[in-house]
Amino acid sequence: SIDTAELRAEIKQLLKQKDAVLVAHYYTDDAIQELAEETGGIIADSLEMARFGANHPAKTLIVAGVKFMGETAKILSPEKTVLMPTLEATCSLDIGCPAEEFSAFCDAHPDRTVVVYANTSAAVKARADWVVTSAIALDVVQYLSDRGEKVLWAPDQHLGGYVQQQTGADMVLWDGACIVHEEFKAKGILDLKAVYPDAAILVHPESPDAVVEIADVVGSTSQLLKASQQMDNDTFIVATDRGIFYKMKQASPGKRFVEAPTAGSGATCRSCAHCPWMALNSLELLRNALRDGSGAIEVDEATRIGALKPLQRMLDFSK
Ligand code: CIZ
Ligand code: SF4
Repeated sequence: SIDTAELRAEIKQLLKQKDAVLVAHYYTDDAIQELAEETGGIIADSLEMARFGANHPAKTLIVAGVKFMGETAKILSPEKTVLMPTLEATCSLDIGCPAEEFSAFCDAHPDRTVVVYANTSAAVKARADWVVTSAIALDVVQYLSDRGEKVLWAPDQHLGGYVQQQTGADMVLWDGACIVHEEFKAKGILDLKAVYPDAAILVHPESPDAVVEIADVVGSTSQLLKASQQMDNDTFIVATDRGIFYKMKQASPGKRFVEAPTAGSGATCRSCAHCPWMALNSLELLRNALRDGSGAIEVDEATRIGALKPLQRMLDFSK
């Protein structure tokens, strides 16, 4: 077996040698987040990953997360080499929203402003007027709704439904879902709350309605992380990928963080509050990508130009 300490040392060496910086998502494994932290990289949500990568002077970005995050980095920084530990790391939202079908859906609603979640392919983004992440979805849709615009939303139906309910915007929704968040169960969470009566319930809005309804705080990963720091509760029941616990525990070492229950448990659950695609990012694959230049992201130029516009709009809006 490969020695972890050796791997870490090798990766640190390679990052320097290749003028590379590690951009890691909150949902990747602790070892990867730790390394990002130690080497001047970043641990972030997809919005901050995009911003950090675009502004960083390194020639190479190594993006530990899922494919749309690598694609976003390449769209914003075509002059940089963008590598990923594996190109197999996708997302059920991306898979569930193929570009051709999506384009036909848009054609059927020509009067609507097209807003897509960042968790989509470059080709789907290229068909959109706006890209949003969960951190700014409410603000962008509120802004559009205030201007009298009707919205076509894709692909996450739960986040879309939440945004619709919060803003009162006129929206039609694509029917995608995140396989991790859709598994959280309100009943299981309430049972857990009975065990920890002082716990605050933190919920990501990719979760089903019934789970969002019992939340003390609903928000993106960065917003939930902030809430866990600012609230006085001693315990937090967290309905998002458990990868976020690395930063939550680091920021609040005295507090207790408990995973929200999913449908099954042990061997029977599909995701167990951890994204199977995020989990593909290993130190070994990360080392290989840096060493061999494997896992390079390419986006054809016409698609890139098409996707850049709504992405840049997102970054400008959230400045
Ligand atoms: O569920 C995801 O993939 C999230 C939360 C992405 C993001 O915006 O950071
Ligand atoms: Fe996609 Fe869900 Fe995994 Fe995020 S956690 S990458 S939304 S499948």
